Amino acid sequence: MDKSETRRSFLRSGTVAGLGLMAGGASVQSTLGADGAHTSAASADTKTSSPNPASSPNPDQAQSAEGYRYQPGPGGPLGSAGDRGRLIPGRRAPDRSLVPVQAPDLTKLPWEMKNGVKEFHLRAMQVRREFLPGYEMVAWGYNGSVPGPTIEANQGDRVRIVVHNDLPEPHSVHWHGFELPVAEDGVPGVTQDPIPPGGKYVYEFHLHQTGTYFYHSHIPMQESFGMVGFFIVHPKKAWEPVVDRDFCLIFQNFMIPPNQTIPDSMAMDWNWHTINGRSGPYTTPLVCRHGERVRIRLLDFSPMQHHPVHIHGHTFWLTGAGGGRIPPEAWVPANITLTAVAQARVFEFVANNPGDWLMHCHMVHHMMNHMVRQVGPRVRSYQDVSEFIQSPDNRPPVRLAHADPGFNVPGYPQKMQGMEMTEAAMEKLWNRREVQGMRHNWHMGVHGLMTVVRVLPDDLYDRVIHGQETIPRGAVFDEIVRRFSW
Ligand SMILES: [Cu+2]
Repeated sequence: MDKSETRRSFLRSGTVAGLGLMAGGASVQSTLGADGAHTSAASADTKTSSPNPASSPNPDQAQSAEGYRYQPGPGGPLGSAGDRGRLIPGRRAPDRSLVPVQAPDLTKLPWEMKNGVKEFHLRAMQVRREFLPGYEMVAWGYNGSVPGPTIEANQGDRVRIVVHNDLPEPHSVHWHGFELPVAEDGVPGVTQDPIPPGGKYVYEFHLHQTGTYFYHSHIPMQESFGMVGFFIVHPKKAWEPVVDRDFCLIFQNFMIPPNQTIPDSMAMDWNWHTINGRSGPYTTPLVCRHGERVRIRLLDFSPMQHHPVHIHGHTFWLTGAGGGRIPPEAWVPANITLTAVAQARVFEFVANNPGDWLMHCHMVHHMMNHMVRQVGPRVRSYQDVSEFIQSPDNRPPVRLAHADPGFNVPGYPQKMQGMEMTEAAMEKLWNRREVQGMRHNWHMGVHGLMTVVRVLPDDLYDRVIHGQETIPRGAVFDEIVRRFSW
């Protein structure tokens, strides 16, 4: 059966499957048994009914804003409210409109209300951080984390941030983008004396702005060692249209030579890439429900590298920059946005296309990780290196004559080598709820500045996020392919 034939029969059978789901959550049986390609374990316990269309997506039906929520399509005429989901609100009830931000793999900085002031304690310190399973790096951050924990506050708050310096050298914290009294700006020399090792400094200011801001050391070498964190200020009333999810991601680069754990903060090139302090595939996926409106806030805090961040399968609207919200008339539709050093970029989209979608920096050098220039004998895959492993003195010469005809092609080999993972590493990758049911080798395609946005119908979302069971690898993906192909 060719692909188009498979799809035609799927569309016919999809109606049956959809009815089965509507009729009270009975098991959805794939009627594609003939070729068996789309049968899936996930279909066996579809327990909750879902407002989502269970089948037969058709872009022609997404001409309207209503149709757009659950399937890709135009959403309405150019410039209309529904146009590519521009003003389609989230699924959450309007009275629950403010949604806290979610920074995967990072914590939030706790606070205590003291005489009407939100008081935070930020501790500058050396941090050990597992960038990838088995790769524990040493960098500098705050409160045991690199990047530091997220500060979340509201417009109109007065905040007091007590910065404790546990570093062996002077420090100060700058509140990036805030319009505040000059003595609170955190620039050593210019606005304050640096905080000595073991010392502390109290910053206090009023928040009248809203948007995506951040804090960072204002000593460049400390910045390149990782010292940054988000500082999000919510408006008093949620921006419209309201979102259901509000994710925050910090992109960073480090140069950490092979067999080292300490970044070279003077390097001009980078081989370790992190999002919220983890390298793909250890970056935790952003999981959303089908039909939700999703906001993603990006911050590039790499020393010198810019990141064109691209999302697959969706078109987003660029709704915010470092200075806050952009008026809807000026939003830009795109699927990639260049985020320069110390810039924030915010975009929103309707998650109307179920599946596991890659989101990543598009610079090829940032789509790999812990790269080395390998000039040893292992490049020649046919060469026996057992002697070399026993004694480095027996290093075999690189023979220029070779048997592999591939070597007649200039540039060969270019594929990534040496990314094999240990059992323990694989366990760490798979033991997260957020990756349950993804394809068995999804991690082969997720490296460096890459993560995955998972758009799941309600029943699959609940099973992945709220379930207790280990979902068979590929089961959720296969089920989505079965239900949502056109
Ligand atoms: Cu990049």
